[in-house]
Amino acid sequence: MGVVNVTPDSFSDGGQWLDADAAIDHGHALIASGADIVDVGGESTRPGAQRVDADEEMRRVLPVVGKLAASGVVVSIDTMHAEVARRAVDAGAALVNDVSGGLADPAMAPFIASSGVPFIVMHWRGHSAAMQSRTHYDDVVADVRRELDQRLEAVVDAGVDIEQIILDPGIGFAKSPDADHNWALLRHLDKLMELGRPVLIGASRKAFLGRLLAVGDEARPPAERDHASSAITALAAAAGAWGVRVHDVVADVDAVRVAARWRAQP
Ligand code: PMM
Repeated sequence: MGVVNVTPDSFSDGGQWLDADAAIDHGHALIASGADIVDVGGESTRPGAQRVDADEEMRRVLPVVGKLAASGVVVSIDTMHAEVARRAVDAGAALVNDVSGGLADPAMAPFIASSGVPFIVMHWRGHSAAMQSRTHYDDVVADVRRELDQRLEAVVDAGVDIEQIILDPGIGFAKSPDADHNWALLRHLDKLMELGRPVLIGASRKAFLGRLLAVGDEARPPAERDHASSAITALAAAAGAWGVRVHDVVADVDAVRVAARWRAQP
């Protein structure tokens, strides 16, 4: 899954694809590089980010979703607003990616149930302005697994077919770099897969990689984290992840092929 953030303020590519034509071209470039899905988002979820209202979000994403979908691209819409999801699906989006897993907008799960589209349910503990204060876990792997399982149940109770659901541990969302939460979740992906649903990982260019690759106190900048992101892709795919959400898909496509061959070997 390649990322197109139609935002002025995303941490890794903010402002680069704010213009609809630039975003559409970038979506096509991701597909040409081997992406299967293009994830289009109009609201930054970086730690501390302010919310964007649904009208502004739609103004950003709908032209991009519509054009990409009309040319045959499989588009997922990255949104926490049910209204944005509905309009994006009307415009041709094939999946809904909600970083709040339906928690931010009570109208999301009923919409997903009625539309029948695949739904990415991410582990989430609150909006970006607050999430870095919600990083207490007794055992991060067990706690994230339990909270995702509860979400899964709630969404199914709202009428969504379990077959629609893809789970995501929410790398970087309410996770503490000091406590190595992201690494623990990646290392124990099998525990999330035990919930019986496909798992998506979004680790690309995130701060924990900048920290890993730091020189002294200087974090590696986001645009120089792609090799490390591809290493995560290979390891996550080898561990059985269903998908990875990445910014620069070229090396990741090869990494996925290597991992598939690795897994196929008896
Ligand atoms: N991360 C971001 C945005 N959307 N969606 C899913 N399912 N999983 C993620 O980890 C995720 C996401 C934030 O990253 P960005 O600002 O680079 O898009």
